[in-house]
Amino acid sequence: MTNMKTDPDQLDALSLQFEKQGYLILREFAPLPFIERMKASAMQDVATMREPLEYEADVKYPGSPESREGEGGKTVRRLRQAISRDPIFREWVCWPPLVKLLQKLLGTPVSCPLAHHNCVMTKNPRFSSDTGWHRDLRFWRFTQPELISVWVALDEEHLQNGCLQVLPGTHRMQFTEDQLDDRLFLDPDFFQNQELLKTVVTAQLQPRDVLLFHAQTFHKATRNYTDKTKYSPVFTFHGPKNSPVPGSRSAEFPELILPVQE
Ligand SMILES: O=C(O)CCC(=O)C(=O)O
Repeated sequence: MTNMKTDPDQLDALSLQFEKQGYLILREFAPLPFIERMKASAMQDVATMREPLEYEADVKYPGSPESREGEGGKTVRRLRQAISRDPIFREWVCWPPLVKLLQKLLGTPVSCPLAHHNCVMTKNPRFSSDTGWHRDLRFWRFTQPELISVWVALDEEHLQNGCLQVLPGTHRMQFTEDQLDDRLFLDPDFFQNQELLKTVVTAQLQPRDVLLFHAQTFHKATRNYTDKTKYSPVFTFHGPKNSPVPGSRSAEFPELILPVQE
């Protein structure tokens, strides 16, 4: 399959854009059959509550059910370990145009840690929650901060159903402790954060669109205010010069090394 996004000139331009913004949106990037298979698989696993799962009640964010035992307590937030659930997820992360782009951004070969993300986010309309401004790297331990997450839309994603919002350029900015709360979320009330928060970009997506974001890019999402669950597979990648810190949570699982694309 040919794809404009893998032409060398296009890759150069995308790489510059990613370095500047800390995120990229690729329109109509993922093939439709992948989208359909990923969605069918995710819907089935939510319907059958196939483990391993993260529940909304586990995260204790605004909007989360109080506990797993209370009302809405068994609402799935994340289908964990997606790559082990269905071959379609491995096919997606190994899809040559995606791998070529990641090789350009991270170097060759690209590795996909199985310890982080490697999931389908399932944003349920009745019991979902608000995730504050955060960097994914805050609780991850790698020798370098250079990791990229790839988020693919299986549904329309917009503000009403809790699409991601990003703060451009924050992957290269320094933040003081005062700007963060005790869970390392950016404090929206702190005066030094106010100007920055005006730069927000809403990642509105259509099915097949793909959002790439750096592990240091601040992002957030609200709960789902519609009446339909939103499914979003997300995987993280790093290049050959990066690795999980031995003994840390990031090293708890092996990594999938993506087949090299020439
Ligand atoms: O969809 C959401 O609520 C945000 C998810 C997210 O940012 C994360 O899991 O890191």
